[in-house]
Amino acid sequence: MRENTAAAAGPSTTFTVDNTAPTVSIGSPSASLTKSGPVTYTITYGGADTISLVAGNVTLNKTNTANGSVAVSGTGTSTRTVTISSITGDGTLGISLAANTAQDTAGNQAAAAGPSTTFTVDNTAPTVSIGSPSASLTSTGPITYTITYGGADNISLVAGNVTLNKTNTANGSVAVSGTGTSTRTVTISSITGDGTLGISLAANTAQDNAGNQAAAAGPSTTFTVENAPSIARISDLWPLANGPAYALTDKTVTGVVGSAFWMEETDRSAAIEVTWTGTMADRGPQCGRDGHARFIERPARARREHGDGQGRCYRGQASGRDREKRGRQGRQRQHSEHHRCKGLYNIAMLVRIAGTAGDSNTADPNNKYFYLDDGSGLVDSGNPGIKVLCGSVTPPSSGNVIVTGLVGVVGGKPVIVIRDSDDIRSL
Ligand SMILES: [Ca+2]
Ligand SMILES: [Ca+2]
Repeated sequence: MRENTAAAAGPSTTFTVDNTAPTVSIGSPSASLTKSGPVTYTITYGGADTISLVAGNVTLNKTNTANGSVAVSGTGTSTRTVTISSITGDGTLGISLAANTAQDTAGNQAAAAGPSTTFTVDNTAPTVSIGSPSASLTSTGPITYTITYGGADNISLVAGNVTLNKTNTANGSVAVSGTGTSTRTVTISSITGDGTLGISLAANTAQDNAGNQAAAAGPSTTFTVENAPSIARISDLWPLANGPAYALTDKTVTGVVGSAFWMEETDRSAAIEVTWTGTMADRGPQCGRDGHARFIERPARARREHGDGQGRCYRGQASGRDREKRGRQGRQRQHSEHHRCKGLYNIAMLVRIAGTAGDSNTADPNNKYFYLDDGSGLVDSGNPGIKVLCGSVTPPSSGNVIVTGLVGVVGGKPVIVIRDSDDIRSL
C-alpha cells in the first residue's frame, strides 16, 4: 500500500487580523482667553493610515455670543491642527470631532472625539466712570473725583491721562492715587483763580486680560473755583478798577433781559446791570438756594450803570475779563413796593410807574417802545414821559398803565426796560 504522504507545508503566508480602530485625541487650546484669536487645537491620531479630517467634521461648541471660523491644516498620518480665527463676541468656544476622520488599511475608522477643553472669548472692554467732585465750590481745594472701573484686570491711569477742563482763570494740579483694579482717586490741588474745573479721562486707562481697553470718559461734573475778593455792597464796586474779579453776595436778581441780568441790594440802595454770556439765572424769588445770590463781577466786557452821587448817570464800558454770576437757589424776600428808590444809585433799579401810554413804536419788531407820561413833566425828544423799551412785546398805544421795569439810560436819557409782557398792566 502506498501511502501518499504529503510533505509538511508551511508556514503559510500570514494575514493580519486588525480590529483596532485608529485613536484620536484633542489637545488643549493654545490660549485659555482671547479677544479675536486665532486659537489652535492639535489633533493627535494613533494607528491611522489615512486622515480625512476636514473643517466640516469639526463642531464649534459655543456659549453666549462667542463665535469663530474653523479651519484644518496639516499632513501625514499623525496630527492635524484645528485653527479657530475671526473670533467675536463673549462666551466660551471649544470643538468636537465627528467620527470617521481617520482610517487604517483594514478599514477601521476613528471614533468621534470631544468635546474639548474650552477657552474664553472676551470682547467686552472695561468700563470707566467719573464720580461727582468732592465739593461744588472751593477756593484752593483739594477736590477729588473717584474713578470707578468695571471688568478691569489692570488700571494704568496716570495724571497724564487726565485733562483738566478749565474755564476763565481757574487752574489746579492733577494727581492720581490708588491701587487695585476697581477705583482710582483723581485729586486736584493747588487750585487758583476763578471759574470752573472738571476732568476728562483719555482712552486706554484700564485693560482686561484679553486686551480690551477702557474707553475715554468725561467731561465730569465741574466744580466752581472762587478766589475773588468779596464785595459787601454794589456801591463798593464804583471806585474799583476794571479787570479784577469781585464776589457779590446777598443780592437780588430783578431782571433777565437779553444778554444781561440786573441785581440790586435787598434794601434797594443800589443796583447793577451785568452783561452775561453764561447760563442765565432765573430772575426774582428763585435767586439764592441758600438765600444768596452770589456773583463774581469781572468788569471786562461788562458795563455798569450807576449814578455818580450828583444826580448824573453814566455808563462805564470796561475792558478786561468777563463777569460771572453764580446763582444759588432759595427763598428770597419779595419786594413790597417798587415805586420808591432808595439812595442815589437808581440806575438798574426795579421800579414801578403809573402813567398814560402814548407815542408807541413797533417799527423794529425786536425793539418796540412807547412813552409813559407819569405827569412829572419829564420830556424825552419831544415826547412827554419816559421811554419804555419793550423788546418784542407789543406796547400799549394809549390808556393808563402801570409799568414795572428796570431803570436804564439810553443817550443820556432815562428809560425803563420791561422784563416781559406781565410788566405792563392796564389801570
Ligand atoms: Ca488598526
Ligand atoms: Ca472684558
